Amino acid sequence: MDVENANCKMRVSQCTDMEIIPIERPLKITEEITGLQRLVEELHKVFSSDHVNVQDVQKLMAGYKSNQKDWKKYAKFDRFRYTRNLVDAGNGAFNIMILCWGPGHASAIHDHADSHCFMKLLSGNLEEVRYEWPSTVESEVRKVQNSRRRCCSQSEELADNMTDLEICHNDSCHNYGVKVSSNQNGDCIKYSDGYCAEEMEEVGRTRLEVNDVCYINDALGLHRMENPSHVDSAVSLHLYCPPFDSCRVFDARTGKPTEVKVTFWSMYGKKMNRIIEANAVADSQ
Ligand code: CSS
Ligand code: FE2
Repeated sequence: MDVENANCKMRVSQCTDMEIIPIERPLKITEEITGLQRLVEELHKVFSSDHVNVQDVQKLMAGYKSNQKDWKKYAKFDRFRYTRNLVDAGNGAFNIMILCWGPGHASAIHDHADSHCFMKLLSGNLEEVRYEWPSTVESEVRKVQNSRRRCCSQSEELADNMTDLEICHNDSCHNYGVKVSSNQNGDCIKYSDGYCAEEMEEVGRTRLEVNDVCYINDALGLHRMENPSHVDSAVSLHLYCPPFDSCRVFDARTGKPTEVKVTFWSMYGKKMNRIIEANAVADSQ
C-alpha cells in the first residue's frame, strides 16, 4: 500500500503498510464539484465509511473549483498573523477550515500531530517549504516504525544502516549517550538549556497555484507555509483527519520543538473572542 491508498480515518502512525511515497506534485482538477457546501457533503459521505483513501480525499478537494462567493463568509483576516477559521467539524472524523494569510504571513515550521493534512489553495499564492525531522526529535510514526523494526531480527541491519548517526558526548545534554546526527565538525552542539542544536534542513519548495491540492503527514516530513506576496493576501482550504488541537513547532536554527495549542479565529463564520466562547459554539453544533 502507498500513501495514496493509506486509510486517513487512522492516525498516520497506525497506517501499518504505508510506504512513504511523497505525492509531491500538486493535484489538478479532474471531476468538478459545484460549491464548497457540496464538497463538505461529499466529504461527509466518504468519511462515513471505515476506510478512507488519501487519494479519494485529494480528488474530491481537487474537484471543487474555488469561488469566493462560497467561502468569503469564513475568510476573516488578522493584521498580524494567519488565521484559522473552522468551516465544518466533520462529525468528529475530520476538520475542514479556511486559513487566511495576509501579505508576508507565514506559519512556523510544524508537524501535523500524527494526522493527515490536505490543503487546497483558494486564492493568491502560497509557498510550501519542506524540512526533514531533526534527528533529536521523534515523531509518533517513527516511534512505531522503530519498534516494528526492533521486533524483526531480519531488519536489524536496516535500522543500523539508516543514517550516519554519532553518539552525543555532552554529559549535560539530554541526548548524552544517544545517537544524534552531528554537524559538519562531527559535534553535537550544546545550547544553554542542554538541548543539542541542529540546524533544520530544507528539502524542497513548492509554489501552489489556485485550485492545487497538496498533502503532507509526519512520515513525509515537516513544513512551513508562507504567503510570498508583500501586497496580496492568500486563502487556503485545509482538511485534517483525525482533527487535532495541538501540534509541535520547531526552531529552524536549533530544531528544538515546542508543543502549541492551535485555535480558531472564527467558527462557522462567527468570530471567536475567547476560547470559552469557541467551546460553547462547538457544543451547540
Ligand atoms: N498546519 C497549519 C497550517 S499549514 S498546513 C495549521 O493548521 O495552522
Ligand atoms: Fe501544515
